[in-house]
Amino acid sequence: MKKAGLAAIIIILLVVAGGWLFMRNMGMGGNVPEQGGMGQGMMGGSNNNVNNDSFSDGEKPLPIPPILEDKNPEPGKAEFSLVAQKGSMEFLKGKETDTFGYNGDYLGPVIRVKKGEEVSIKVKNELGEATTIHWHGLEVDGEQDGGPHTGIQPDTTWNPQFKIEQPAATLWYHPHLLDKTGEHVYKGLAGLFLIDDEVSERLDIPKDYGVNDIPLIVQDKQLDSDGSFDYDLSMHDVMMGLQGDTIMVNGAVNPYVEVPKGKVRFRLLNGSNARIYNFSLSNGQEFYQIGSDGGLLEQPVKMNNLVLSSAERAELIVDFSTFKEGETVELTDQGTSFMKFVVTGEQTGPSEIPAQLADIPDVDPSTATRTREFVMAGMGRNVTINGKQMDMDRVDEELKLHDTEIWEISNESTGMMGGNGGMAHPFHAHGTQFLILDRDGNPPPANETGWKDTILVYPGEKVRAIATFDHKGIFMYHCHILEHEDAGMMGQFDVQ
Ligand SMILES: [Cu+2]
Repeated sequence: MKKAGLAAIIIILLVVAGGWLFMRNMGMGGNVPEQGGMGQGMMGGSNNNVNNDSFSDGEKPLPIPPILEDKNPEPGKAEFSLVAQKGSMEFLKGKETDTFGYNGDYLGPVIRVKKGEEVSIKVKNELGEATTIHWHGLEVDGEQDGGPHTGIQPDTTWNPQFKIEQPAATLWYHPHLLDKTGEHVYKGLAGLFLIDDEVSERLDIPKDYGVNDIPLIVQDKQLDSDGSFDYDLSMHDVMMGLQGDTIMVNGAVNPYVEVPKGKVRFRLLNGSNARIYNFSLSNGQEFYQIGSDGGLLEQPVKMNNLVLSSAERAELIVDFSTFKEGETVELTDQGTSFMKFVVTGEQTGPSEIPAQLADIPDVDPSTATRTREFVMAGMGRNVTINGKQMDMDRVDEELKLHDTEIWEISNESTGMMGGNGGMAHPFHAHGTQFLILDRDGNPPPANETGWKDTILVYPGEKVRAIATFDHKGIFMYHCHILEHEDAGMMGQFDVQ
């Protein structure tokens, strides 16, 4: 008996220790980079595992995605055509990478519309396999939303039509096919969707596209030695989401872009499958955030670092007016440079950043008809929301059209690694925009006081956000770590 008991204890100890070592080797120390304030020290370590080679002769100019032609000359109407197609890119010198793209080899053009416009988009699928296209952040009915129900079969065209009824914003589009979103986005299917309105047009902010209003789609990739994309998920990839060791911007590795000697606006999209960035400038310079996922903030927020999880957007203004002609500064993720700004002698744009930007309604929790809870938990392939995994045949939540609700989104800590273990999950819901009420009972940081459709929830944290559901139909809510989404960390809500 004694021997058996001792043996059992030894086995238990070995299992526990082995499990700990396993988790350690899997990098389960967490996926959140350190940030001033929130999350500081919580996850430990600032190793971002990125090895973008230092800037060299191979530098490329930053590709600027073209603005897609509006084929409808009528005022108040817009018509666009997209083709999802196969392509090939030379990300690494002399090596071809098979890719997907919209109207080209990789990524897609910018769809640019005005508030109030009636928009028609024809999306043709020439991928040779089914896909969908979801307008991330756009407030339209479920049938136009492009979720997993709206498959576009090979060689067919989908033609959603909708009216733009939301403020100026930097949104984006990407596939949303059940179980395949990660692979399709990873291969290159993503593009920006910009809305302008009378406020964004009236404000004296940089707005010369490609000159002092520059889109930056940041993605990390893993390139095999032959140059190909590797979307063969390891256990680590399933658990943490696929994180590559090479950061690209607009599809270029270590690019540079010339910027005028003045204030320059950057529209940042974290278009990565999983990686959470902590952006800062290599000289430590402060910048201003003027917009969040769903539009402009009320006031510019001064900051010197910005945490952005997958699918989140931020509009920033950086002041290059004190730079000498030819001087450079780099954009970094946790200190690792991955793109460079080269300041020219030219001066353009406004001299001041407006103190007042957009009007954001006051957050009034008493207008909510109910509070709904969403608990994100689990790991690996067992990631869940409210204990369930995605089922196309099950509607998880039923909402009433035009209701305002509080969504209480929590991330159940795994309790490992001294109680702070587990991963941060970016929670995204379709068809509406949220305002964050509080994080663990505290007001959100200033740069999160605007419209949000993707909310990063830290391990053990509870976030309350409020939204009005003005569009009917079936919509998704899910983790925007795409490998978690594809593993089933998603549910459906029906607004009627
Ligand atoms: Cu997740």
